[in-house]
Amino acid sequence: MRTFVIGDLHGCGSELIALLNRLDREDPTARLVFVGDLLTKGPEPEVVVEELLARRVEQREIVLVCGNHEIKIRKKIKRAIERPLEEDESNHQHTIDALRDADLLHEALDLVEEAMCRVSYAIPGERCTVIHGGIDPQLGFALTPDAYKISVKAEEDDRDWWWDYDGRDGLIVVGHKPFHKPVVVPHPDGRRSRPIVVNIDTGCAYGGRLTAYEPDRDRFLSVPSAQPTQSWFVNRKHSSPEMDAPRGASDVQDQKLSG
Ligand SMILES: [Mn+2]
Repeated sequence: MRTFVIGDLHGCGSELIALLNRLDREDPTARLVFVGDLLTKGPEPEVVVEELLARRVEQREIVLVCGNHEIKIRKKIKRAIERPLEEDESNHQHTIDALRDADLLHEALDLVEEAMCRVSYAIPGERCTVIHGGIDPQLGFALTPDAYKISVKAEEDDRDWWWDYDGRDGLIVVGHKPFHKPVVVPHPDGRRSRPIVVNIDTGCAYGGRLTAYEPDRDRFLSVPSAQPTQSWFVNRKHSSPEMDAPRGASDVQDQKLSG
């Protein structure tokens, strides 16, 4: 069975529909794995819920991995169900209103809670694991705490975990930290074709793209965002290792842009 891993949706419903249409042309029976952060920030969380439910009615295999925003929005959705007249003063007001107006609060809660039960997903038959944030490369996958796997993110000028990972736990596909293009970390021995880390958060909610990755074929498919481009995202620096990185910064930097 083919598997597509889909990056951070953040409530970008029309982009999800466009990407799924594109993926359906590749293989309408492929498994769809979502890397997390399904609903918050973007304009159409209700469309995301509707689309996922509709695909399940069609017997599509859909796997939801927990993002840090699933944990944030779960409490807000629960509160909105329990206290329907209370305003949400937080920046999640739009997400809650859109779900309530579409009468999808309960369905959204079910999807979010389902995702929260799955910190990582090992794709059957492939040495590939999907996580929202990543791992501690010193500890390795098995010893990295769940909270770290969901939410690890280097500060703007700090080194991202993936530059220190040696590939011992196989290919790790993540989202969570947006860049203009997918981040691709090649295997350190340089001979094997498949990378050891791929980050497919291409900032759809900030005007970037929504990206899917097929690990088996090491292939990206993406659609442009319909959201206004946010200035911090435009000016965002590309992820790059420090100059004294053991692997040699220049060749890693060239290859990471190849996606
Ligand atoms: Mn995230």
